[in-house]
Amino acid sequence: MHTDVKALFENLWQNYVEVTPSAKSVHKLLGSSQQDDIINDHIALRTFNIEKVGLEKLAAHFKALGYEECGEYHFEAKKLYAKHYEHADRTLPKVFISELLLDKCSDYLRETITALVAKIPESAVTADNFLYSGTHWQVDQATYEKLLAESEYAAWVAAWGYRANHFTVNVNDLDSFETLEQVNSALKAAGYLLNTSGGEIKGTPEVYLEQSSTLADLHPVQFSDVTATIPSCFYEFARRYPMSNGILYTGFVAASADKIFESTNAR
Ligand code: OOG
Ligand code: NI
Repeated sequence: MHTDVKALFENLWQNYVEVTPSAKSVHKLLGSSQQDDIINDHIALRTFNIEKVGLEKLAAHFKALGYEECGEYHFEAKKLYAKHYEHADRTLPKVFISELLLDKCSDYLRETITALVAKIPESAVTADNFLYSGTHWQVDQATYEKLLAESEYAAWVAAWGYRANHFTVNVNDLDSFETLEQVNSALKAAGYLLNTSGGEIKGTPEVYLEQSSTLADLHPVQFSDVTATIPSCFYEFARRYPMSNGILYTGFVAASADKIFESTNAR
């Protein structure tokens, strides 16, 4: 596991932009006029509820660096469970980790995913680079498609493995934008496609969090039989509001998150 939190996020970022070239240009678009670099509100990781690689195994990498568990979320229809983690250093991104509940999936999906996860050496899961190690298995395109028909989430992890699914711009700290509407307009004017599931902006000031996101880049992935171009990762934008005690809300909103997951859906 990493002992240097900055190095962990730098590695996660480099691995993410490898398959998400738009992230670099979005960064430029929003941050080009500001001195300090963009602050990321959070990152998100995906996995399966198999002991070896479950949510807690991913979380252990962050807990070792001082992160603490702060909230949990249930997604009935998508068969997902998630927790979020925060660090005492408020400039460090929050971390949102979800897992697919395989016991609620079909025998085909559960058996296929279990076989993929069996290929990961036990020691790989605690290694420094696990959270940005990609796949430890080979899948063919037909398997990807079959997983996709049941769970977009399962197909995404089968294709891309362990990596940050998205980074999230902290809009509150942008110098040249105030509202999420302004950010979205700039993105659309520059030609980016936004996730419109549940509306372009998910959440309201009343739930203390507004979020929007791009649709995932389309990027080539190497299946065992062919190379195919499929949705990779996306960029999210979050604006947080103060609660009645004056402190900015730091949690997530399940109804909004449910729609953010769909940023990796096929266009
Ligand atoms: C996570 C989706 C939820 C948020 O900010 O609500 C999320 C994912 O797509 O893996 O990131
Ligand atoms: Ni997010």
